[in-house]
Amino acid sequence: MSNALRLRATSCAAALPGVTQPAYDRDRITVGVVHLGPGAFHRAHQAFYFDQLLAKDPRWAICAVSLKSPGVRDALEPQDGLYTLAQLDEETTFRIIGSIVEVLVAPEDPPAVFARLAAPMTRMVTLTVTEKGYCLSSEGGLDESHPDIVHDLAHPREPISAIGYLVEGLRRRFLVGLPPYAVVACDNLADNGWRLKAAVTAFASKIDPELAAWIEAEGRFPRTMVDSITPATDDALRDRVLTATGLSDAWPIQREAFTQWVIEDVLGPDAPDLAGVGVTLTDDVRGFERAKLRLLNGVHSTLAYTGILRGHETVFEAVSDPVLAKLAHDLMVEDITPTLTAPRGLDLQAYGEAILKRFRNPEIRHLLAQIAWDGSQKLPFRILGTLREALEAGRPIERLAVPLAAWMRFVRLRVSTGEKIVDPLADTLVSVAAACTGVAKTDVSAFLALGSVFPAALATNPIFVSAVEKAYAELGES
Ligand code: CS2
Repeated sequence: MSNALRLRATSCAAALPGVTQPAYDRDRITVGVVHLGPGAFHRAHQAFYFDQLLAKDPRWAICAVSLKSPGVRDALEPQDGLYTLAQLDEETTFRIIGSIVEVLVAPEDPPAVFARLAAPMTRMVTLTVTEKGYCLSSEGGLDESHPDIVHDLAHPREPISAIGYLVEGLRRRFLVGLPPYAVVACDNLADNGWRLKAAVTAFASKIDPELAAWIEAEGRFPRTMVDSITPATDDALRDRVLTATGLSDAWPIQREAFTQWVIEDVLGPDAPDLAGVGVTLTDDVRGFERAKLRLLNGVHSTLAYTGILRGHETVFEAVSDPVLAKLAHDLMVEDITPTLTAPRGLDLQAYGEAILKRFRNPEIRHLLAQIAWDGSQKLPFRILGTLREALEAGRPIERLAVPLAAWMRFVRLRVSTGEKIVDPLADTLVSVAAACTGVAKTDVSAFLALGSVFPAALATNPIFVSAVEKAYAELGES
């Protein structure tokens, strides 16, 4: 099949019947959104919503900007930005997404990125740069000692970080009297938009206090909740897409059929009609976002570390293990749900059950190793918030300590088997793990000394320390 036609603008219409095509003329749409970080999740999620929106309003095509590597551009440019989205379900469907019309690689061409950010037609910047891309400290504010931030503060016109690009784009608009773009954070961080606004404003205040005041007053940074399980692309998916569409695609994307996007309703009157394509706009985003982050992502990370320690490869395998199924269920019902306030219309018990059902979807092969990435960045948002609140309320924290201890054991396991750790703190983690001896007290204390992961008040709390030590010791025996 290697001589199959490649997906691109001129071949798209030749896709097999049943494949959903862009429902608009791609020659007549214009860029209204700049997206930073067009990884798989963006292409599975926001680009899908804009693909639907473009059928009603041609002003919202996407210019995707990779902040580091050229991989996405190299795959999508020969395809005119087109790619196939497989929505995995009992009956998987295939859809060609046309909303990305341009892919820029920021380090190769910063002026092109600035031109897009400063264009009057650009009204929104969305971003999926993962937790680490926000350059926050463990206290939640801008980490001014982060090497990328140090660089960008010294060279604000030649940024390398997402924060630096956002500020430089806003500065250019401020100078010519254009309104700011709305900035829509789409990563799994509690209060994502608010944190981003605080970080952007803190950065701007270091280079131009007037600019900072303008961003503070005029900037719209809604908080959001994003949700759709998106396993990484593999060759099996490429083959499947070729068979289903008749066109070869260098980088198709797969996700579960379920998808949800909740945005704080502060975008203003000139915003795109996202509600018309299934996005929930609400003034009560916090409830949704906390519930998803703690119940779905918190339990995902728990399953990832405990599952890998028990020899499993996928989420499906992990939740099919009775010991882990019980752990996931008990964590949700006993430990996490009591910390949540249900937003209007959400039944937390049903929501939790639906999440476990999604984890048990046999159509989805979601590797635990993928979720295990970047643990130092994810665990603070996914577990530590719940844990701190449980401690404050005097509730037990034994089970909540398990994912933390399992992460420590996982890091040790990876280091002892010589496997790579994907984490911005990888070098530090490797040296911490190499010095571990298996004695819970000393091993745990070495991990808890990681100040960018564990705030000092928590790391020195005796109830917390002994819960993690106990879980760590128990995991060593199993
Ligand atoms: C996962 C998330 O990889 C991970 O860390 O927990 O990507 C998860 O699949 C999504 O947030 C679901 O919306």
